Amino acid sequence: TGSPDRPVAVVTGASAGIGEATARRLADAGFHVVIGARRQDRLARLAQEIGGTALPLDVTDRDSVDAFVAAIPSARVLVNNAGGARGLASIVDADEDDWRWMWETNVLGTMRVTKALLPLLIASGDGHVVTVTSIAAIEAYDKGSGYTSAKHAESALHRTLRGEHLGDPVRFTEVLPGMVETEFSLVRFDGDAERAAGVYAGLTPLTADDVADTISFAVTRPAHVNIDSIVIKPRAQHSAMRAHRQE
Ligand code: 8X3
Repeated sequence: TGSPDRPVAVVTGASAGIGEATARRLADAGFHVVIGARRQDRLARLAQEIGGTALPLDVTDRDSVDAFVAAIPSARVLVNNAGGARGLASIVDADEDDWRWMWETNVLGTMRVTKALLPLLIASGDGHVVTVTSIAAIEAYDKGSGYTSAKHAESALHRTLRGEHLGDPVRFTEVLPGMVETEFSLVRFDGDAERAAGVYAGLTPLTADDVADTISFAVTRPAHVNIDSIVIKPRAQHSAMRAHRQE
């Protein structure tokens, strides 16, 4: 893994959506990109296209994270993108397994990968951790509590690292996207394509590349510049529960 002449950027959840688009952007920016995800076929194709390295990664699995990190000899950038939502239900009706999955992926998964890679990032002399949370990290919306609480927690752990590593050569950027058309809603609604499409109906959502462009911007600033957080939403979106839709 890795390339002697290019710095390494690691992207989790890179088989599709924001992760895939970020891998492409960072490869264009001159990084050797190490991409991790569960879906190996898609990952291998992407790695070949961008001249990167595909590695299996399930952030919810301790052994998988250990094997992933053991295969990476050096890293300058980590993009914590793996995560997602399952279900949209009130607390009274919520499914505990959905909650467990959301906390395992977004919170504990991000914590595991970040902990394991931080020594390499710091050793690079200019490490950078980008964590993709969500506007759900700063809003609490009806029927979203499993996800909003996980994203609030993920955001808190990310911001805590910013303080704990003050003085170390490592930067911390949180990116908080609103509505982005990816597989996000398909996963949230358990494969219900019609319901997922309804989320983006009547407006122009962000694309995965819009968010990847922003991540690439943060990562390509000079070493003394820390972009702490960026909230990015479609023009037509005010907040998680309020958007302007055309008929
Ligand atoms: C996705 C945005 O508004 O569905 O992270 O929580 S939202």
